[in-house]
Amino acid sequence: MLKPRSTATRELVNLDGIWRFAVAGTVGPEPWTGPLGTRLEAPVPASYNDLFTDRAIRDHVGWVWYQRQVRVPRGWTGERVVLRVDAATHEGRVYVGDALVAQHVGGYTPFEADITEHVGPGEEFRLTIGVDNELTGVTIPPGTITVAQDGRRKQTYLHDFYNYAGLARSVWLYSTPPVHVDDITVVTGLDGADGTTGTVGYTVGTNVPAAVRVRALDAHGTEVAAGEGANGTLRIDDVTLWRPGAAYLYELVVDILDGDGDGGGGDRVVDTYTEPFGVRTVEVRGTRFLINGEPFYFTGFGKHEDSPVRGKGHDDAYLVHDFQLMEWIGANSFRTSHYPYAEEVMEFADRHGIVVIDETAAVGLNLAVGSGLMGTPPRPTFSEDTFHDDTRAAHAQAIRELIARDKNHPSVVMWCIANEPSSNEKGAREYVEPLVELTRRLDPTRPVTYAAVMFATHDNDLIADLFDVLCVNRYYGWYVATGDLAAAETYLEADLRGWAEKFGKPIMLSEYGADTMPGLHSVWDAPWTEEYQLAYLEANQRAFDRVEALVGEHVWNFADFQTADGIHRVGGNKKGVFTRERHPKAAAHALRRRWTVLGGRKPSPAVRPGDDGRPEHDARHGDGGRPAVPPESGQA
Ligand code: BDP
Repeated sequence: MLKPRSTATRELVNLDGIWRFAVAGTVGPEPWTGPLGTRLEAPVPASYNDLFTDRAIRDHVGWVWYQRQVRVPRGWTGERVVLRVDAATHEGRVYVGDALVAQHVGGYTPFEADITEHVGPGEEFRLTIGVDNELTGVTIPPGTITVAQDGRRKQTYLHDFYNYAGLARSVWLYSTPPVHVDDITVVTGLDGADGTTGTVGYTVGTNVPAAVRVRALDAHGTEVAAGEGANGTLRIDDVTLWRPGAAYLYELVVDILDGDGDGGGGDRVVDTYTEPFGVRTVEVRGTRFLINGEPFYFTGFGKHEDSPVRGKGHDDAYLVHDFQLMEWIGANSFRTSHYPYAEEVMEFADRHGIVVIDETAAVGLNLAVGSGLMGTPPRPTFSEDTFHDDTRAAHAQAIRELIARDKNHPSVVMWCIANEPSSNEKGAREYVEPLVELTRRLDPTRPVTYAAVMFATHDNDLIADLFDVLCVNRYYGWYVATGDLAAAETYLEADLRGWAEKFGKPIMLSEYGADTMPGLHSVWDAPWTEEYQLAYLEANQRAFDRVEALVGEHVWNFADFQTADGIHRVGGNKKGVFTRERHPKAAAHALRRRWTVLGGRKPSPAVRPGDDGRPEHDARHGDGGRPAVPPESGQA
């Protein structure tokens, strides 16, 4: 799905600002049929939950309404008029005047409606957008709604981050010519004996068959390759690669011509769209993750879109500042845990050479989480009564929409199709396998992964062999072996070696972290202190550095973030290396020292290689056997 852009043939009007706002039940049953009877106003983009002092709004389960007047530019005569919502979390309905023009389920991907028939150039119309925040057994992410004794509806869910809702990203009105480009796919490669020629495979979708011309421009705007037809391959000699930390973007200018496309007289450009792209390759070979044929070691974070007051509302100032902090600390990558992020974030990563693991919103497909680390789920995760074919259909749609939106971003090097599914439970393979196949069909070029939950081990996990990279979330020293970092280090190393030996694939620590209250200190490295977070990260890293197959380390989390109420959380999840306000905790400085030295390369093993080529085990850390995970603690 193309991002709306202003081009020589397209105009773009941003509809952000203050909208009228009301919670369903406080206005009539069909509030779109007239002006919203409300005193409340809400900014777009922002989650609505933290804006108001009324607890009933924060805890509301169901629909809310946003409304504003919009004027169509008078110059748009004969143009197609499109309304685009970047995200409505989790379901959106769009009304132009009294007419329903779009409906969409899935809170983190865009949708749009052709409203040409409903509006006229120069005319004003009433735009009403309904947003529903409900999570159920057939939404991604899933949740459950219960009704309290006093009749209030309550939402629970299986992930810890707060269920922020509303219009957290931009809303746009844009024009296209009647004959227009509606999709572009770019796949890049490297060719030539010395690998200096870039190949740019392209496919252009148009709403009706049309003559297509494409041109590739370098960063100076100089044409470096050109082609004709709706698909083909361009070649760029002496190509400048997109590299981690050294981004370089070309532009693909796609024109629809009204002549025969031979470039001769009479060819007029009827639509033009410009798609930025980077030339790079991604490949998994053995236990290595290669970008442009070179081993890449991921340093960085699982993040969240989260900030005070605006919740998950996109904010350009936080965008710039977060990337500054990532650069400062030596992070070369992040995971869009646990949902697709705003497209502005993806474009920023493209321009600044930050590598992204792009994740769907499939978090919480696991009924064992919450019932204790070694707990048996109260009910099976995959069954007719819990998560089933309809859940998977919603999950498949989430994958389709993620890839449709993000397929051309050079920063995206891997798809993560689920966070902590119950991969050690009966039914997991049947649920997941078709989704892996779908992902590969939609994008045969990028590796596919999932983030494995702590209690999925190399022994009991049922899906790992389906994936290219094994991302594992591990909390040794926090949820397990709490406060005992020596044990944590031993357990982690044994755990990682188990995966490495069984699967022979690259392994990535996609989450490790410890809740830390800024300002809390202790000479004894007590949990929750800044000293403990630092010591925890270092103990984990010592284990990483001894495991050859490890290709990266993402700390959980970049910053503290808001969670649902619960006794496990004090003012939110505090595993941030930065506070929610983005102030560094002590561990930030230590990470900076480690990551700026690594510079995207794997640390050399701390021990000398053994005769079999594998690093020998350091005697201080046990014999490399795999102790059972101790049943001593429960996970939030
Ligand atoms: C992991 C989840 C992550 C949580 C984290 C935690 O993937 O979303 O925030 O645990 O408990 O299991 O901090």
